[in-house]
Amino acid sequence: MGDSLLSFGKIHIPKLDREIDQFIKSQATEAHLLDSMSYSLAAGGKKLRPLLLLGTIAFFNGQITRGAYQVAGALEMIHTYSLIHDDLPAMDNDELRRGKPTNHIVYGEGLAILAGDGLLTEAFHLVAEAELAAELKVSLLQRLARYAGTQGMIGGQVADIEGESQQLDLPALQSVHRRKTGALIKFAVEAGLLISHQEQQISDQMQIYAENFGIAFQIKDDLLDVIGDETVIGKKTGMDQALNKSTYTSLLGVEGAKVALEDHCQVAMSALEE
Ligand code: GRG
Repeated sequence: MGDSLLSFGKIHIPKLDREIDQFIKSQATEAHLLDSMSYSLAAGGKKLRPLLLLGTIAFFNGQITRGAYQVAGALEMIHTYSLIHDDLPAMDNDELRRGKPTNHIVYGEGLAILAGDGLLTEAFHLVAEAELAAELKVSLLQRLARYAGTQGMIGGQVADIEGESQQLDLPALQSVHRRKTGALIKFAVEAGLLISHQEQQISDQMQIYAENFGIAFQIKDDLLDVIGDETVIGKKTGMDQALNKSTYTSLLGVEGAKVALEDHCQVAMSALEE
């Protein structure tokens, strides 16, 4: 599984990077803005979300066309913007991400904010100009706005910040992460289905798969925060622990979180098999 994901990545990541690079270069008018956007895009992310989108297409034997890479690229641009803004002094105030200085440390806060804004805006521009049918693009843009926007990732981030001052129970924590982390993962799966003309597959089972994948991803992130492996997520300061924030490990303990991780992976796999 790990090997096949690696070889899938080796084939598709260069094509994905080319689409993103080409597009932002064609749009950027200011050299420093382009540098700042490119710095975070090239900082060594796993490209999990675009690979999940492309993998969903491959799973249904769809063709991975240029349009698919463009939408997958837009998704990575939105993810990258969210990390740049999340690291800012006004949010998590992190100096390192993926083992490298964060965007605002290198380029200053003002340019980091604008690089994030640029990536977010140009992501929608890229989908709008993608080599796909107009009707499909409208549907993708609507979903992208819903999942990245106030009902999705942004709403989840706000709920996460507000939750720092109180003890959350498990359903409340899941609601935060369903939006903050899970929404873009859900977009990856749904966009892959739409692009491969499998609309009817946006079914309960695929929703269950995407949601449980998202929760499992977050539990793993919380576990890594406690038991380590800095190379995987790349930014580990133990900040959540320091803030006494509710996490899966603080609510369930390390062993409980490992069991929950296994459970969510199982549910996701069963839904996929169905
Ligand atoms: C600022 C609008 C706004 C949103 C921020 C997603 C998010 C919301 C913040 C990221 C903070 C964080 C550490 C969340 C936990 C899970 C997560 C999204 C980890 C990072 O994703 P990876 O591991 O990152 O896919 P790479 O580095 O591989 O790209």
